[in-house]
Amino acid sequence: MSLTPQNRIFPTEKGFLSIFDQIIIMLKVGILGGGQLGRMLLQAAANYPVETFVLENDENCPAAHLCHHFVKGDIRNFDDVYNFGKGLQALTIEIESVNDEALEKLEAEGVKVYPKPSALRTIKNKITQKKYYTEHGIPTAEYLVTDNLDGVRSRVDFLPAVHKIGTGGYDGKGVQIIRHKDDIEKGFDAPGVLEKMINVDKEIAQIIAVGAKGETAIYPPVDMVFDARLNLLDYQISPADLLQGLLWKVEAISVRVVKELKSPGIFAVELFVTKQGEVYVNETAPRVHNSGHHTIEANYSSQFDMLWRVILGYPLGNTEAILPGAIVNLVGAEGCNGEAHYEGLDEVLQMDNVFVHIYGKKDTKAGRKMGHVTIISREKQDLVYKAHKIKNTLKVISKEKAAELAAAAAAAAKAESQV
Ligand code: AIR
Repeated sequence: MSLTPQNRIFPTEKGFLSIFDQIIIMLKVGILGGGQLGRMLLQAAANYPVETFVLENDENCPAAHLCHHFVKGDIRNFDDVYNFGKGLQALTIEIESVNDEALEKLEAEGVKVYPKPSALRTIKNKITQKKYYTEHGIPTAEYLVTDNLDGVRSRVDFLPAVHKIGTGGYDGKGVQIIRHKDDIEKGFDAPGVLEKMINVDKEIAQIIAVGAKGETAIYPPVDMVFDARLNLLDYQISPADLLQGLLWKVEAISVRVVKELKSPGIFAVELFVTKQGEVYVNETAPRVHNSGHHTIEANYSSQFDMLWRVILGYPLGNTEAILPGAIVNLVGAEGCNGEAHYEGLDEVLQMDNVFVHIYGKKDTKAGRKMGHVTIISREKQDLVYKAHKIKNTLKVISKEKAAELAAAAAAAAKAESQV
């Protein structure tokens, strides 16, 4: 059945409303979490008839000042999530570590939840996520379930491997590479998975939208380039450079991942590609994702625009690229803790076809995602050149460090003038 304005209906206090009523009556939608993903989702919300609510502990979080209503509370606490969601028509998440029991109760009471709590539950724990892949015949790295660090200590034969904490990890936290016996103590003394290391040629991310009727819209996949030390995305280029056959494989596997979750929403599937052309699913996020930020400027419908379309029951947007794009993440520099300062910002702001996003986090710390820069260009070479230039020019340091650097530069200039 195709979507017509008449069958896009929403439950409200006043009964079921069609899309035309929606234009006057705003859909009340809550976002669990108030970080950068929530912030960018709210930027896109301004185009649509939605009244936005954010639940988050920190009232100065990136999303706090862009929503209609900010509610202070713990996204992991049952009562906080339940009380937040019960007056709303729809809910979504911007981080997985939320109370899924409260979401399940709210769903049973008629609140629409994106993604469905059942899908969120499968994904949010790395152990159930891995089992889901194997149960559905989805290729993924061989793994063991470990209850604690002793479980890792007893399987030296399985190394080299990657230890992933079951719940709560994000942005490189909760992932530890264990190449040999001496690395084991860096692992987690908590339930998790130990994944056999794959000889990866490249890492790919694939964003897919699933609509209310199960229809899908697939974004062009992206090439992800990692900072091995921080285990954080370094920069990414879209569309990924893949031979046609591999592209189909990546798309087919990603579609299978989201189809079996049986939930509307936005999903990011991260995959490994080997030199032999094998494709393995690394992990999946049931939400908007760092690997899709370029879609704001580089694609017709951004991942954030798309999620609103899903929530509102609108037709899915056009995922095609307007131009190739690249993203550079702005992460807190090593050795800098405290109020953030963006060194080199003016220079980057003067570059053509470069779009700066600063998330508005007051404090920086090493490896913290503080912003990103998108570059668009017809030429991939230009993307790579500018990505490197931006990485070398724009640094997130502390105000304290910036003052130290300025004092050192002034002293050097004075010394030179006296020569
Ligand atoms: N996030 C969630 N999962 C992965 C990521 N990167 C985003 C969300 C979340 C924010 O990171 O937007 O709210 C938390 O960032 P931080 O730096 O405050 O820990």
